[in-house]
Amino acid sequence: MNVSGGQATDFDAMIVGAGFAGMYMLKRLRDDLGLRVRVVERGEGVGGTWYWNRYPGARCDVESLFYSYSFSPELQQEWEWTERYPTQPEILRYANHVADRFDLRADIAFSTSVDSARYDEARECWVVSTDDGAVSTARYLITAVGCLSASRVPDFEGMDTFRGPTYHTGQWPHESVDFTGRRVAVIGTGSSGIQSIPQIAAQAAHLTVFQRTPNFSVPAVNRPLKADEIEQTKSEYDQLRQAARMSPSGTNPADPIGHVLELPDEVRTREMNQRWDYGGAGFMSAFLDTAVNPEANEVVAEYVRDRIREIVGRPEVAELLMPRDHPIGTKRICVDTDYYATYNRDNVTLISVRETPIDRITEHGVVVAGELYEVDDIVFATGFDAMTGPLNAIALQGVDGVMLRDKWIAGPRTYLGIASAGFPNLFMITAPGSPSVLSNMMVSIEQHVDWVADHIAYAREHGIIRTEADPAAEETWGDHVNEVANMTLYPRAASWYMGANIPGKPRVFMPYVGGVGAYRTLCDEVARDGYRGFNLTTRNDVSAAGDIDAKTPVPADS
Ligand code: NA7
Repeated sequence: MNVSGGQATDFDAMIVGAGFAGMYMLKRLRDDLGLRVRVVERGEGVGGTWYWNRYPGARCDVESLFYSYSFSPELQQEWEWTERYPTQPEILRYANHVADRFDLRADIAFSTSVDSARYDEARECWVVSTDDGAVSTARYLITAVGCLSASRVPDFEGMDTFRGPTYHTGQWPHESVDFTGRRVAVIGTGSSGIQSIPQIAAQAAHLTVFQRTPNFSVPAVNRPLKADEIEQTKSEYDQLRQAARMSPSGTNPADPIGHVLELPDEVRTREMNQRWDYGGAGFMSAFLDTAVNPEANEVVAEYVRDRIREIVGRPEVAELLMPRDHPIGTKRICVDTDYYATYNRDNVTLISVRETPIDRITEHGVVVAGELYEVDDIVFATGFDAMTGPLNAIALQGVDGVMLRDKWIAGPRTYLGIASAGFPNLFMITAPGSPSVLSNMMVSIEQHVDWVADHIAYAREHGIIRTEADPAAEETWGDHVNEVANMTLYPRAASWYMGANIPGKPRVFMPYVGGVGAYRTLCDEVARDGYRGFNLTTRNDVSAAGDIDAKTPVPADS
């Protein structure tokens, strides 16, 4: 079929992105539903976030045995993770293994970007244009573009004048970068900065860190996994995975021991000591009230500040590293290896750019408060246009010519964080309004993919050719997302969850705080009620108004 003069190929579903979401979506739709599917991926390989984020020290903050797919018992039994927290190269090897094992590559167009996609109401399909000039039609369009994939470098004056190499952590070169003997600047102390700084410091002649806002970080206590613990987890995978699915965050931390404000000092401290020594983000689950009560939160925040005081030798440096502008946990807690101790090294300088921002970048380095810090390389660990960035980068046009980025001008509006009114047959994996970045992404990805696959299967069984979020349902969901967020301390942080890191971006709390388990139950109820909140149009409805199939042949997919 020829569309608009372009070389067109028609599919039942097109998927944007071959990260963990896109790969699993392909598998479900192709292998379980028998659909003709095409995935479009801008990278040369699979892995998404883990394909791009190759910076030194890049490592997942969820334990490897749980940052993995659960859909295939064979896969989860056969794959051997080597460390408690997986490194980026190991996660990428896993992604490639999955692609090979399930024969996914044949249906993925690599090194190709989706430029635009337009919903064609006359034909009830998406018309998708890619940067290779192809125009394809598909009944369903599924975005699996990741939440942290639109990397961002602030617009520093003089950026182009710098004579040395510059890097962004989210677009790291594929060949290894050697900082030996070099003077390096790292700008940004979010998770990517915190992971890369110790590694760069160990290699570089000198490292200057430019910090605007200190972050809370807890030690990973990473280590090689022992054979017996792998075996133990694998033997209990069914129960452990199910518990993670129904938990607040999609992980299996030790249960909270109570409300911190109701516990004696020694009990609080013992619990925090134990969790600190054990390592990992489970530190944040010690108590029931820290996410909602500022006073309770401060107890935990002050504990971490005490650890910083203890670890960092120079008190003035320790003071600069202590976060005081946001409650702990309202930005994703960082999980590090030797981060604070790195500031005890003689070759590391910390420059606060909070009161005096970076003036400009020159040929020789970074200028702050009129002083030039001469460097050979600059690493931007400056984050992402999170969640909406990758979706708004595609010119997504729904009914009546409305662009998604225009509809979302005052903030994203979705139903369940999966669909958006006015954009029929579009499903968005882990979009704003779903738990996504507040959870173990693997658990949230699998839940969304399964739900979308079931929705499409239902549509096919019932002769539904168009499914679209109802505007009223969307509004109610948006109100609920806000209401739940406002019950917590999350909105008190100028975080990328709020869009606060991008000048001019609307300040709306994007992820759903209600918890992975509760959210799953809700989505299941919506499905059980025949996809409550979606307007479903059957082939017969359309035939009554003039059969689309008689007008324009859309690939038979139902
Ligand atoms: P983040 O967490 O958004 O961190 C970006 C960092 O860059 C943060 O410290 C920013 O300071 C800093 N930044 C941004 N713009 C500037 C300017 N203009 N000057 C100085 N410093 C700046 O991104 P990451 O990649 O570290 O982590 C993203 C997520 O990946 C993380 O949450 C994990 O879930 C995994 P700011 O805080 O805005 O003052």
